[in-house]
Amino acid sequence: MLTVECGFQPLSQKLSGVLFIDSSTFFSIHHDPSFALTLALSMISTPTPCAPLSWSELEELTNFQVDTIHGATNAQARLRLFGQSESAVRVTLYRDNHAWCPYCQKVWLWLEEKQIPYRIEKVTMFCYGEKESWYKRKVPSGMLPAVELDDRMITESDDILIALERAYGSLGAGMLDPAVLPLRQLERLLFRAWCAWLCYPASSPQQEQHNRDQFKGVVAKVEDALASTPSSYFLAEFSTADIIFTPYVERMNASLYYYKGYSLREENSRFQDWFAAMESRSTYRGTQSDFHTHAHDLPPQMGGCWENGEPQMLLNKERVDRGPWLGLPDVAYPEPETSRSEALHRVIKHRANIIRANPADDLLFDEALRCALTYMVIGIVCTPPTGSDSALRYLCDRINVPRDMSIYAAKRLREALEETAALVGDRQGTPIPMTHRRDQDPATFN
Ligand SMILES: N[C@@H](CCC(=O)N[C@@H](CS)C(=O)NCC(=O)O)C(=O)O
Repeated sequence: MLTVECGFQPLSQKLSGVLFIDSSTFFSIHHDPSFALTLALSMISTPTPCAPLSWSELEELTNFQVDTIHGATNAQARLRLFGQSESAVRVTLYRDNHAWCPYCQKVWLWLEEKQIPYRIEKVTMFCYGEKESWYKRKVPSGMLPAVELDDRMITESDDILIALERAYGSLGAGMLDPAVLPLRQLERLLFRAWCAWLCYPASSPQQEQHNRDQFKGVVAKVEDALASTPSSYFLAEFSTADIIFTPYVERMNASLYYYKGYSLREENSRFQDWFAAMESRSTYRGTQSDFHTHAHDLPPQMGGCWENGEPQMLLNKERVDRGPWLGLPDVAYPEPETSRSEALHRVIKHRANIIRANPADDLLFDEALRCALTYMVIGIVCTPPTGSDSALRYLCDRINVPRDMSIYAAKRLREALEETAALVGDRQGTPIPMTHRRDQDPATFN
């Protein structure tokens, strides 16, 4: 902890003459401690107590860089080469803009695991905007994902994986392997039990209990399958079977926590180990979403998600929506040192759009956002303008993982937005729609 005594210049009453600055925050943002100290002292000696950093000061604090093309799996890339040259590309993956589509995640993960050079074209889903006409010419149904492999268009995620296996070899045991086929069926069984519980209103508490029991019965079968091999994966080694389960198990974990008060990951030890094994892979981390994103992207995609109103569910919902976000069972690997600098980098890069898309006045929100970022990166509390609480929460509710940033970066940003908003009030942002997500229409962000 870096403690800066400031008896020599005006300082906010709130800070009682002493600034407590977490030194790891500084050093993970800017590895030059003298820069950090100079910055802290310059803030303390500023005539305006607790004025937020300017955009150029914030820019000086960003040192987050990723190689989207050759580096670790990330949601921002349009081209992935894994150290190869662009002439090696034979595949184009068409996936949804926001990385919400589970079947797209399956193909995406497979390509990343196999390190196949590929291009990415992003397409709008019906629930948040208008399907691009160029895509409808290629795939008239507009369905995602699709893959173009050597000029051949393939749809249906299973057919895509089978075609990719023929071209590049399988990922451990493949789609048609006798050990994988029953696991593929088990995944569909789990999927159907999940839908039956989550996506239809229960007519009575007994019906709700029955749906829960049915789901837990299939979970027990999945636990047995996981227990039957010596590894934490579905087979002796990581394979296609793990890829098949990943997208929906991630969504089950999020949605049942939020809508049913049931923690799949915490209540089932084999699932817990499996999640941890998946999180040891940088490929999975790059595609991994968080509870908040899924809790609000699933209803329009699934045709509705029904809350059971039980006490645990209500607590979970409040926690996912309003925090604290650190410690939620949507992730268990340790927080990377770069989480705050990643969040800062991503907000700075898109700040014009972020400010324009916010319902609040641009100048008011610009200042409020800088207050939140200042707090996030150097731990100094700046009171945002009166009336900016709902604007800050509007943004907090619309951070998407992994589209915008990785899971811990989003947690840090949500935390800073919420804590900054709480300084001036408890007004919420415009509610997130349940039947569509046109508040996320990418056309309005171009
Ligand atoms: N059976 C298909 C299902 C694909 C699917 O349902 N895709 C949905 C998204 S998850 C879709 O593209 N819907 C059209 C849209 O939302 O725009 C597959 O495995 O690829």
